[in-house]
Amino acid sequence: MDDALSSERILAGLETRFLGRHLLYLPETPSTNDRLRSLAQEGAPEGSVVITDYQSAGRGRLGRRWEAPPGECLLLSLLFRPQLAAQQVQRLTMICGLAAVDAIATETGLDAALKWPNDIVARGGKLGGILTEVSHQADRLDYVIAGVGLNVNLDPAALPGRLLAPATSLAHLVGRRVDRLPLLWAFLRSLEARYLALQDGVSPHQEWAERLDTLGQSVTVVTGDRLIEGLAEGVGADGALLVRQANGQLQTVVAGDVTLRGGARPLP
Ligand code: BT5
Repeated sequence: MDDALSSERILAGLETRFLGRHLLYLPETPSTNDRLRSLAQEGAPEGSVVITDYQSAGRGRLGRRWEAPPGECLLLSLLFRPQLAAQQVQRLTMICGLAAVDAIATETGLDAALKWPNDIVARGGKLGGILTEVSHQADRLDYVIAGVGLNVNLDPAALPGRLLAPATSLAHLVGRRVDRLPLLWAFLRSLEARYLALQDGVSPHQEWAERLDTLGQSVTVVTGDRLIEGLAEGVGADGALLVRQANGQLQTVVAGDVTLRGGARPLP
């Protein structure tokens, strides 16, 4: 099947009420998060989506780069104007991750997992990442942009540079090319349902915790200039990682990077 993206093709199969209905498809852009931020500042409505085939300056957290060759991945950003307190923003990262896992299961049968705080993983490899960026008004969230990068058909061996963790892709794991459009539709469908539930007061925390492959593992967490080692015991309601150190102390980590001790599991 021809897997080309365009606004017309995306809208033709979209099953959502509002998510993706205001859609900007760009063949290429520096970063979908940056483009959507400009639109948000101009008053773009909740549910607006910017999607591209190629980012020349795709971003991860902490100024890192997100690399993806043209036409092989899903690279999109979604605009939310949620009724949430500022410290609850991680809930949007949670529902994006869970929706990605849902869509992957629906379209490929693959059982993907999540890695704290923002990775989508399968069989020891990073399949995707979420970059959630916030604009505040006092202690309330004004708007939130959730950027999602998902490795659909890329060849992980072709990614440039040294990666924080081994990368993988859906095609690599299932042994065939995966069409991006049905995957996108499934993702947006699941995410809209999850967002509506969140706005009705249903917390995704429990389901997210169950999907985290980080819990129950011995981990090393790098957070700012600190390094914390211990057992990843759980996650707080707003997404903080709870790490039990050897001395018995429980550390609450709000942001950071986790490696599982004993090294990453080998890719198939
Ligand atoms: C993330 O950051 O994982 C968030 C990535 C979000 C990307 C989306 S794409 C659409 C939207 N627009 C943007 O500009 N960004 C968002 P972090 O946890 O900081 O991980 C970044 C690290 O992942 C990099 O430093 C690399 O080591 C690695 N990496 C880069 N590209 C990768 C890829 N395609 N697959 C796996 N790992 C990758």
